[in-house]
Amino acid sequence: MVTVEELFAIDSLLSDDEREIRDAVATFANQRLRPHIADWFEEGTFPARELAPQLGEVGLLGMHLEGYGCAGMSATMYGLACQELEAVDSGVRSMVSVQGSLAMTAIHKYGSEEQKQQWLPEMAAGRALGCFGLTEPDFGSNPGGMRTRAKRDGADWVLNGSKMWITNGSVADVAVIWAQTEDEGKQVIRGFLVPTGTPGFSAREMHRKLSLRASVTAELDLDDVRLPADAVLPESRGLASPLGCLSEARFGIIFGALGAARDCLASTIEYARTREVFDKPLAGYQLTQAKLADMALEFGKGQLLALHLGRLKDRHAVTPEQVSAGKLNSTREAIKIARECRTILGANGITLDYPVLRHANNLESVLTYEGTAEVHQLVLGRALTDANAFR
Ligand code: TGC
Ligand code: FAD
Repeated sequence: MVTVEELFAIDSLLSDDEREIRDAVATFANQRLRPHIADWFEEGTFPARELAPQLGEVGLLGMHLEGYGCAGMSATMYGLACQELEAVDSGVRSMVSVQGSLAMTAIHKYGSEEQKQQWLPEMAAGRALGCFGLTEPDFGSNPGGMRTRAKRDGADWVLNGSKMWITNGSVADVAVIWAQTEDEGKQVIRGFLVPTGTPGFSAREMHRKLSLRASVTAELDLDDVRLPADAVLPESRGLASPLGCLSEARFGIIFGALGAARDCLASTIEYARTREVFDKPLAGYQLTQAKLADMALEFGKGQLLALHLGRLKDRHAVTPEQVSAGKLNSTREAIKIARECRTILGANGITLDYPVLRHANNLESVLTYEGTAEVHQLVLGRALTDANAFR
C-alpha cells in the first residue's frame, strides 16, 4: 500500500532541506494544533494571539522574507509549510498567510526602513499581529472601486471607510489599510499602517460562519482615523501594490489547499479499509476504488503543478497568471476531493469526528478569498485572448 504522495514519488522531487522543513512543520502542526482543531472549529474560536509566538518560534511568520528576524526560506519551502498547516485546517494556514504573505509582505515590499524596523521583527516573532484590509462590503472582486479614503489634513492623514471579511482583524496590533488618496489631482490607492489602538479605528468579529470557523474574521471601521505623515507605506502606489501581496498569499494557497485534500484522502482511505458494507470493506468495491483513483490523480497533478510553480518562483520567474492557474486548480480540485471523500464516509462524514466536511466547508472560503475561482478564470482568459472580460 502507498500513500498518495508515495504514488507520485513527491519526496524524490524535494531536497533534503525541503523535506526536513516540511517534516518539522508537520510535527509541530500535528502535535500542537491537530488535537484541538475540531473543538476550535465547533466553538468558532481560534487562539491567534496564544499561537502566534509558537508559530513565530518555528519560523513560520514571514517565512519567505529576508532579514528583520524573518526565516528567509525559499518559496517552495514556504509552500510546503503551508501544505502541512492546511492539512490540519485552512484557518491555521490563513492566519499564517495573512500575517506573513499579506501584512508583513506589504511592509517588507512598500514600507520605509523605520516601518520595517518597528514592525517586522515583532511580527516574525509573533509578538505583534497584523491584518490586511483590502475588501469592502461592496468591493470584493473589484478592489479598485474601494470607497475608503485617506485625505491630507496638514501633515496628517485622515482615514474614513470600512473593510469587511478581514482575517485577524479584531486581534491585530497593526492593520494594513488600503485607501484611495488624491495624488496631484489623481486617485491613487496607497497602503497605511494603522495601529489598532488609534482613536476612530474599531474592529468587530464576524460570527455565524459555516466555513473557516477556526479563524478570526472581522469588520473594520475607520471613522476619522488621524495618522501621522509617516503612516503611509511610501513605496505603495496603485492597485498593483496590494495585488503584489496577493500574489504571495495565493502562492501559499496553491500548496495549502492540497494539504487539506491530502488529509481528506488519508482519513477516507483509512475509513474505507475498515468500514464494512454488504459484508466486506468499502475499499474493496470498484466504485470506491474508482473514486479514490480519480482523486489521487487530481491530487498528484496538483502537487506537480505546485512544485513546478515553486521552482519558477524560486527563480523569480513566476507570473501572476501562473499563480492564478495554480490557485484556481488547487482550490477547485481540493474542494471536489473533500466533497467526494465525504460521500465515502457516509453519515460519519458529516461529523467533526472526521476532518473531511470541516475541510470541505473551509475550502468554500479558500475558493472565494484571494480571488474567486471566476476571477482567476478571467485572469487566465485575459492572458489567453488579450480580451478583458472583467468589465
Ligand atoms: P488590473 O488593471 O488588472 O491591474 C491593476 C494593476 O495591478 C497589476 N496587477 C498585479 N500586480 C501584481 N500581482 C498581481 N497578481 C497583479 N494583477 C494585476 C496590473 O499589472 C496593473 O498594474 P499597473 O502598473 O498597470 O497599474 O486591475 P483590475 O481593476 O482590472 O482588477 C483585476 C483583478 C480583478 C484581477 C483584481 O482586482 C483582483 O485580483 N481581484 C480579486 C481581489 C482579491 O483577490 N482580493 C483578496 C483580498 S485579501 C484576502 O482575500 C485574504 S484571505 C486570507 C488568506 O489569504 O488566507
Ligand atoms: P463578489 O466580488 O461580490 O463576487 C460574487 C460572485 O460574483 C463571485 O462568484 C465572483 O466570482 C463573481 N464575480 C465577480 N466579478 C465577476 C466578473 N467580473 N465576472 C463574472 N463573475 C464575477 N479580504 C481582505 O481584504 N482581507 C482578508 O484578510 C480577507 N479574509 C477573508 C476571510 C474569509 C473567511 C473570507 C470568506 C473572505 C476574506 N476576504 C478578505 C475577502 C475576500 O477576498 C473576498 O470575499 C473575495 O475577494 C470575493 O469578494 P466578494 O465576497 O465581495 O464577492
